[in-house]
Amino acid sequence: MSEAPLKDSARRVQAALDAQGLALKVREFPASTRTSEEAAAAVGCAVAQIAKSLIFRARDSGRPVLIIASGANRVDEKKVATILGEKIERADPEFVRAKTGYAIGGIPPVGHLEPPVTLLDQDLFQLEVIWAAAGTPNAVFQLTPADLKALTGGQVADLRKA
Ligand code: 5CA
Repeated sequence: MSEAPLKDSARRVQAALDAQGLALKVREFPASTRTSEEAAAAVGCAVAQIAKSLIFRARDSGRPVLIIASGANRVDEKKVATILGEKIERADPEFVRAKTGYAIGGIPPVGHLEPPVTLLDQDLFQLEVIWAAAGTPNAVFQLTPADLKALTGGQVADLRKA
């Protein structure tokens, strides 16, 4: 089966994956993968297997914070603040675009314009395979939690809101 070329944003994610030497492949779906629920439905996996990339702004330093959480979890911003030593706030779409180079709904865990401080939800590490966004609201790639750690260098922590 021949495959159509990837959209430019998805191609940049594929290039970032290739540059790290991991054999991970971006896939585009006809259906939306904009939300964790839609991505899980398109891929045919559990929502918990979607590694959602959320961008926050550190309140004092202004640095971008990337939190990669299980699609089934909400992020406890207080736990994040304790780890980082400063409070965080939800980033607006313009901040997200400026720091990552991607639009909300397709934020990938890698290949951002400005390297973010990165935290990884420990719940993802109980799973064998997970899926992450790949630059567009229709593109994702499958990886293992070990791949995620290798790609991002993020700190693994308890981030889940009870
Ligand atoms: N492609 C899917 C599956 S990986 C995806 O990107 N899901 S997501 O959950 O990581 O991205 C959607 C997230 O974007 C939401 O959970 C929400 O945190 C964030 N978001 C949605 N709208 C806004 C907004 N207006 N401002 C800031 N963040 C937003």
